[in-house]
Amino acid sequence: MKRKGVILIICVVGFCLGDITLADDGYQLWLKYKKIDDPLLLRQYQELVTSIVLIEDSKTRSIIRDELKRGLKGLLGKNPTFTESVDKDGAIIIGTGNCTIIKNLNYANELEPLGGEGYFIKSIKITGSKSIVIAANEDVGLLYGVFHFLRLIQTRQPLTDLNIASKPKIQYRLLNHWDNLNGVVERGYAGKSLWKWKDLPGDVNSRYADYARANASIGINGTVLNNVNANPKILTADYLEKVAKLADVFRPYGIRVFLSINFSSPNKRSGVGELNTADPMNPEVRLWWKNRAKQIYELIPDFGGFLVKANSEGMPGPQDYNRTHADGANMLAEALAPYNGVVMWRAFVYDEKVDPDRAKRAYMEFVPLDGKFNSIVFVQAKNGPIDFQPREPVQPLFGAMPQTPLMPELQITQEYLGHSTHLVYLAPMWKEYFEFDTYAKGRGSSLGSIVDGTLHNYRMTGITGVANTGDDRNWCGHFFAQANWFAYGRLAWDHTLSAEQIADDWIRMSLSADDKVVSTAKSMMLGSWEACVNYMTPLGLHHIMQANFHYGPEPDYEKAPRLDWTSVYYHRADANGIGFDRSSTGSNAAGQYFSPLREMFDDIDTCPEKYLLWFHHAGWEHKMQSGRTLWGELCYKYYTGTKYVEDMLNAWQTLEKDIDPEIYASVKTRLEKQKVDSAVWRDTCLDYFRKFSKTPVSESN
Ligand code: GCW
Repeated sequence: MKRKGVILIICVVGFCLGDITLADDGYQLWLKYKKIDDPLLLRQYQELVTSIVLIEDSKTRSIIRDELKRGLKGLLGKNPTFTESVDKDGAIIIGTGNCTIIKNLNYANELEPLGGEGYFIKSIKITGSKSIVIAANEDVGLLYGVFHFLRLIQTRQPLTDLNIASKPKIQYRLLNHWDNLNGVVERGYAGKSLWKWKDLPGDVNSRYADYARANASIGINGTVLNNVNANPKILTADYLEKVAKLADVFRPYGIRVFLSINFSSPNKRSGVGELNTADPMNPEVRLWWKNRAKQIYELIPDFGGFLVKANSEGMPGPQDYNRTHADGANMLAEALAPYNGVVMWRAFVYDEKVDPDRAKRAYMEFVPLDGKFNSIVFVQAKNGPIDFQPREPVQPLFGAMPQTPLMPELQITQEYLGHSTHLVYLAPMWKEYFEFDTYAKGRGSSLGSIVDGTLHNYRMTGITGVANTGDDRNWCGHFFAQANWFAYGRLAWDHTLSAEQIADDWIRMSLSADDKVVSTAKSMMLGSWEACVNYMTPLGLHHIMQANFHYGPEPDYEKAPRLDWTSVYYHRADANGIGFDRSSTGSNAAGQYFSPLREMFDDIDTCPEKYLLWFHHAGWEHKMQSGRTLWGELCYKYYTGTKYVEDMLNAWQTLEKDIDPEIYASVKTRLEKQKVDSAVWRDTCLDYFRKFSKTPVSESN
């Protein structure tokens, strides 16, 4: 029997008639291109942007065209016209130095210093008509310039009198994916790997291009596809064909593909090679790598190179054959040298035989190797000497290897900062590192100046971030975690940008351009990292997380196979006080820094309080700058941190009516959990430390 006239109307929250957009699931990241809602501003933009002049003769230019169509249709509500006439008001003229139009405008001198990736955006007049020129030396520069141009509109900037020139401060701006071939992402909190290895090379998921597009929009130009704990299989012919497919998708977006390799690959025990050894001095091994490199470059002519975790956490390496890190890296460099590839050799090593203090080990192993690496080798070091802790002083290797390009490894995924549950905006942390003065060549030797090559005149420069992406619909799990991906890319391009400016842009592009939303969300974001440090590991504490899981607190953890895997090793709380003595009376890790840092860290009275318990075992009654005792200050910090989370939740709730309901609800749920879990951090740590301080916990001692 037919049922007549039964119409089911499903109302989706956030459904908006006219535009037919469903609630915002976060997939579009910061490339939402929502229509400008201020009618006056909209009209101004519509007058200033009427047509596009672009000769479309490459894949990158087709991407540029599509982006402009999509962006301008969204933002201005109108499809732009594509034309060849430059003398119309509102023409956006896009081209490289080789295009006749750009040549005729005589821009050669201005283009020259912009290199392959830089661009300029200028307001000009051609025969009386007002136009905007976006010019670059290469197509990829145009792509970056167009994303910048769209960002100006997304963030409601004026489009008159433009005179912008931009080029990246760092050459290699990469993401490291800790993605295993079975789809599990190590330290990933946003679903499974984006790479569907089983379906490749036949089935090319449309998400791959979206990934590349998002990265290009923030200037990222390379990606290491697989985990540094590398499965040797990645170098088999089957996998290389899959990798080549991804490289084909990414190429027109200016993104090169790199691979993490397993050092023992040539050895037949790895299941890949056919030799009995992987000794880097063995001629057969060297030939094996050369042949493999040749095979890779036949498939992927612009392959970026290898990333290597060697002799670290059980991974094989040259030391297995009594060779040095330099021997291993140089062998790989020799194989890649004919093809414009690089080797990124990680300095994340902490062999307990080197020194009882884990913080000192990488420096001790690597500084003696300065000058011994092949010219296409980067040494890739984490920002701090331990391991992506909520706050660390800078890894002292930076500044101490003037002849070796050092590439910092930042972690975008929040392994030790609340996974994808806590709202922690990481740009202020990264800024603290970039601005950290190492004094390597006296005052003014910031980490930023080392990384961008200006301090030591590095022959090449690079930076990487451990990605926080997965196949969750919104890519990063927490909506606000998208801001960390965005901020990483922006800072990799220009580390002098402020955390506030980046947050401002991201909010306007991703959430809303409404002033109240911008100021509320921004103030939540800007203090969120310091708050996390406060409720997890204030005053220089570190590594007191649950073993392996690294989410919650476990300060009394002692049962681990190695001492430096326990929490008590790091906090050293006892009846006298708390903290790791790394001064000259202790491990003297302070001595690895340049003067006057080493003296400043060494002396408990001059050591900045944010690093106090990193460098000192301080007495419970130690007087802090606030006038509180150390114990009082510790309590105060933990409470300040958790209070901030409560404030973030309250602030967020004031935005309910102003933002998309799906984003609102998902963030609120996570903030509620952060509130509970930050209090667990506070209470667990203070309860535990109280056993030693023998003083009651008080919120405002
Ligand atoms: O901090 C540790 C992580 C490991 C990671 C390792 C590394 C990829 O807990 O998951 O392994 O660092 O950086 O190599």
